[in-house]
Amino acid sequence: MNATTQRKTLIGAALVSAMAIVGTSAGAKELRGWNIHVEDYPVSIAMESFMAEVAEKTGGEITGKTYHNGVLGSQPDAIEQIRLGIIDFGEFSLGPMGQSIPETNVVSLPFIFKSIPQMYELMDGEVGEAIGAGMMEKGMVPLGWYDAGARSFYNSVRPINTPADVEGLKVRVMSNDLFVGMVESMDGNATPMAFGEVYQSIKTGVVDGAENNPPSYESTNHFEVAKYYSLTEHLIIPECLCMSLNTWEKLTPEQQTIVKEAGQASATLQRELWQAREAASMKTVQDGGTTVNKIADKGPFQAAMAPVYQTFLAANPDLQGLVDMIRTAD
Ligand code: BDP
Repeated sequence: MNATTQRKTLIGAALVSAMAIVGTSAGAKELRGWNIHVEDYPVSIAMESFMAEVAEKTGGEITGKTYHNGVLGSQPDAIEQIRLGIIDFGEFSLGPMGQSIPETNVVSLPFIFKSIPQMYELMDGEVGEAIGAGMMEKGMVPLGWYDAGARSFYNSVRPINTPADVEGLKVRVMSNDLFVGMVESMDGNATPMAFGEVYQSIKTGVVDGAENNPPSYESTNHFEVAKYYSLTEHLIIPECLCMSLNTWEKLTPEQQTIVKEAGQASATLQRELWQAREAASMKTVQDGGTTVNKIADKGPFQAAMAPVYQTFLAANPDLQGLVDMIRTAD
């Protein structure tokens, strides 16, 4: 290549990249992502990786920013906002989604999954597809199922070994009637409340405790104010990285493929990070003075919570098939 051709090539390349910059800034807006968790949480790291991959693979056509720590609002509000397209993407527990998307409620039924590996397997198959279809109908596109382990009760009063130990305790639950029914089935007093208000509420005695997985119990410092963590593991609720259908529909098919693949890859990463964080969180809370007790027999909890199924299926008879699909799976 002689000097003149080289110069022309360079000018050409500069022009192309200048046009690309103009094109990007004129056409695309930065997507806004909602996340309730602290920045070093497995969910948060996976969301950052998701957006980085999308930006890279679309050559900067799609960029986004994840707002951590719930700064864009509470989870029930954010679910409504993503459905309306005010928020572009987010990572949600299927727990609070149940109020507006009935299909998601099947995974909020106590003890519905036998184990975490079973939950993965079913969510990555037909069960996940059925739930995802329900979400699509309500304006949310699932991109990947994230792990949130199993939720257990914790409180500042006493260790829980049997359902009778829950009697009279004031327990915060996520906003969903199912969880109110679940606590009431053991004669506890359930208080639906936003995640961000729980620490102060336990501290000041508005509630005695709550229920959550070890990483959330630890990352929120709830363990500092509620020292008894009892391994009831009554709920295994998967989570979802989702995009607003509104935002999704503005993407080209090629961009949609990239977004979906990045969502899947981020779920794989999140599940790995989750395992490590669970172990680390258990250690942190125990070093911090938490008394952890195992439940010798979970049978009485399952029996006490059985009415939750009856109430739910009476109100949603069309979901009986999906419930059975999970309950009869190996
Ligand atoms: C955490 C979930 C988060 C919920 C929170 C809660 O990851 O999405 O908001 O529980 O209890 O485990 O509200």
